Amino acid sequence: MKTALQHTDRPSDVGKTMESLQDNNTQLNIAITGESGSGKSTFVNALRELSDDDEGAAPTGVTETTSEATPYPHPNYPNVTFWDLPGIGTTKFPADKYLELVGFEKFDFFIIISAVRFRENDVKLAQEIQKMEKKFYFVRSKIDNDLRAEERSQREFKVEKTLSQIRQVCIQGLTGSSIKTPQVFLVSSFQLHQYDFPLLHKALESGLPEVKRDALLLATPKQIHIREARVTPCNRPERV
Ligand SMILES: Nc1nc2c(ncn2[C@@H]2O[C@H](COP(=O)(O)OP(=O)(O)OP(=O)(O)O)[C@@H](O)[C@H]2O)c(=O)[nH]1
Ligand SMILES: [Mg+2]
Repeated sequence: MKTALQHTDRPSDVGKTMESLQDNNTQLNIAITGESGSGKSTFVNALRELSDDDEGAAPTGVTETTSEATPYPHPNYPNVTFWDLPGIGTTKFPADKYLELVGFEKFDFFIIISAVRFRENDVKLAQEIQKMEKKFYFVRSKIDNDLRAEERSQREFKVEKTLSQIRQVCIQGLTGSSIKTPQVFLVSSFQLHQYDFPLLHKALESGLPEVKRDALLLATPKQIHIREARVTPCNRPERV
């Protein structure tokens, strides 16, 4: 039945799956994965509407921080669990052992967090998820840093142009590695009302079963105005 959910796109199909989900109280495990330092733990905290130093927040840091897959149950809806994974490609979690070490196959849905540059390990993770016939969102994090750096170095700096360049690199990197219809979101975990964070929430909401969708909507950080954004078929954010 989880498999049915992962292959479901049409609202009517989601409806059918949701009925059975409600009946048997199925858990949904969402893994937050990506390279070390890409901002996974910070992103989990943002999703849970916590600051990094709040009690119960995932530890974050400038050096390698998360050393085991750690569950963070949704505060209002225990059936949805966010798993903060260690980073791929460190000496403790080398890329060739990572999937096995973190138990990659046990998760139902994935969010790959990538910062600064599009990397080989991003592709590896995406391909593995596709091979398992599961779904993922690709999150390009720390967008605030990129914009600040561009603004400093470019005389003709334009926010939308820079965002578009970053988005294209991610989409091309994924499609060029045989990933079908990747969904890419540009976020800053420190600026939840900006860039694609509202779109990401909206996408999570429509992609999960109804009962869980309601819970995720409840969890939406208050400063996010989901109605201000929508996902277009080509996944280019469009303000409405
Ligand atoms: N400017 C900016 N910094 C961020 C953002 N997200 C995370 N960071 C910073 O990036 C550093 C690493 O963040 P973490 O969330 O600990 O990264 P991680 O991917 O969990 O790292 P590991 O647990 O070592 O794999 C921290 O100093 C964060 O404050 C963001 O959106 N913008
Ligand atoms: Mg971490």
